[in-house]
Amino acid sequence: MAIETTLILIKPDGVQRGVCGDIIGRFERKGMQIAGMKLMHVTPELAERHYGEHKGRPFYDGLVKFITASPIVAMAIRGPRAVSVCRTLMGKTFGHEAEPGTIRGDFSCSKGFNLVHGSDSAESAVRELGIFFGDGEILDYETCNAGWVYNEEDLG
Ligand code: IDP
Ligand code: MG
Repeated sequence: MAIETTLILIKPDGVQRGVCGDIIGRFERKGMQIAGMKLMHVTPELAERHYGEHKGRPFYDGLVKFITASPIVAMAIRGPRAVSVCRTLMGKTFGHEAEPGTIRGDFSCSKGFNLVHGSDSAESAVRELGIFFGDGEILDYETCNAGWVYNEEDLG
């Protein structure tokens, strides 16, 4: 298992509710590294590229309206098993079903307003990072994490 980089979005409800710091802190405390981060608006075109797999489902129009309504924070989060580690931190899709201790479990009681998006596979991560980040916007840099948060065994 090599180091992975995954796409995490703080959705408009997280920015509006002023809990970006709390959410970002969850990933940092877990030992994940912030490799890219920006506050941005999602255009309808970008929303369609990102959520295209859900087109035609009953919640799709509401989802696009929600994600385009107010700025989001887009992050490239890096670490060992980052895709699954971040999904676990987020909790189940619906806030009312998500376990306490997870981001959605602690901050959301809603189906749609569930604060965060996280790529669901390594392949999705590559595709989704390409939608939200351009050349040079995801950085490579050293942190102390490599020595004190995980070791060779965790990368094996
Ligand atoms: P995920 O975000 O946990 O991967 P997906 O099934 O990929 O969940 O759904 C994408 C997003 O669409 C969810 O995070 C949620 O915001 C929204 N969504 C999914 N199902 C429903 C629903 O039944 N009602 C309202 N919104 C939904
Ligand atoms: Mg999904």
